[in-house]
Amino acid sequence: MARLSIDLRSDTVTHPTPEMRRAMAEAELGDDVFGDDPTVIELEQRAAELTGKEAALFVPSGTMGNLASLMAHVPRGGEIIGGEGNHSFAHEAANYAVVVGAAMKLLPWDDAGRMDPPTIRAAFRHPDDPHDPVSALVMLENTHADSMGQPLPSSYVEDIAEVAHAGGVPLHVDGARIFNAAVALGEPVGALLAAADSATFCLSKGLSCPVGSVVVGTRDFIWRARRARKLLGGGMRQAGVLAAPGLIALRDGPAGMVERLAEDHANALRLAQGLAQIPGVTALDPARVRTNFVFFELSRPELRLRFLEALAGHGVGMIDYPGGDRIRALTHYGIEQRDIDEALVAVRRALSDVGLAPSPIAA
Ligand code: TLP
Repeated sequence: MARLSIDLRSDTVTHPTPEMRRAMAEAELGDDVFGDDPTVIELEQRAAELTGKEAALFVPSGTMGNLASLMAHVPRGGEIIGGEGNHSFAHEAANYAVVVGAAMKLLPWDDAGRMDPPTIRAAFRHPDDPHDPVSALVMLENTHADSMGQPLPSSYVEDIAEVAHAGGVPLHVDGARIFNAAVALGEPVGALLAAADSATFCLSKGLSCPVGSVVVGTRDFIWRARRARKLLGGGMRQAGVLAAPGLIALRDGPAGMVERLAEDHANALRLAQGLAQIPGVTALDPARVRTNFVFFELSRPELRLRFLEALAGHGVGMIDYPGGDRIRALTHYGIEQRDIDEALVAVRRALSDVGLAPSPIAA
């Protein structure tokens, strides 16, 4: 593949800042499986404090964070209630089925990325019927990827927690991008997670760390998740090297990486506004851009793979996103306003390459 000078395929492509690299080199280390890596301990304490939970666990990826959480909450034969196309269901190699031995009950969601509370209530199984799987967990995704990164406010999380708890099960939040939600909504992460029993959030996406996610919840839950992490081979030794950038990312104010997510959101809006003016680009309402996600389609969807190839040839990366004819572009650290403007020029060129934009290219 051609070198991508403007890589919008995902916010996972971010590189650590120079300060993060120095912190990695200088991190104080121990053996985290023995529980004595001081940098990991500090990161876990900071994550617990920020999210308002009793305890936290550093894991290599969001996938492992979600899986360890499912293992800690859900018995074999249990059923997880979640939204159609949720990440655990659609993008984690069916680990909920293969490893946990669970089923998933998928519910529709609306334009705001929300499942309807009465529909969730109605999805609970009969605990006394031996035919039924055992309803074991409700799961939310915040931000909600499939709805173009919509953030879910605390009031909605509270409503869903109430339904989950009334049904006798916990609520887990896949908060891979919960800090984007917090910034978009102007609500602290602690408020967004207050009603949830557990959550996973990612350091290696918009927060720009090279590796890692964190699971948060009660002490008892985190102990079970720690055991699950060990079972999965995710117990790491001198993991402080990887945790050190997380401590930088989670600092308050401009010294950290949370506040600056607002720039990514502004750049996503700029990208969407520019794309929406290009003939051949469809299914994009810029008013729906709330975080760092932009989805769009082409007036001739069958050309989208060729378009993406042509776009990569002009140095800009986007991806074909599952669940329709959508193309996805994400903004992140390292992408500046001028990159967005260059990306828009490249989109016009690529559309013209595939025969979708006969008009001359505005430079
Ligand atoms: N998402 C990746 C791909 O797997 C699709 C991306 O580029 O968006 N939850 C959500 C909502 C996610 O979007 C992701 C990653 C994960 C969990 C898993 O995180 P990792 O990649 O660290 O395992």
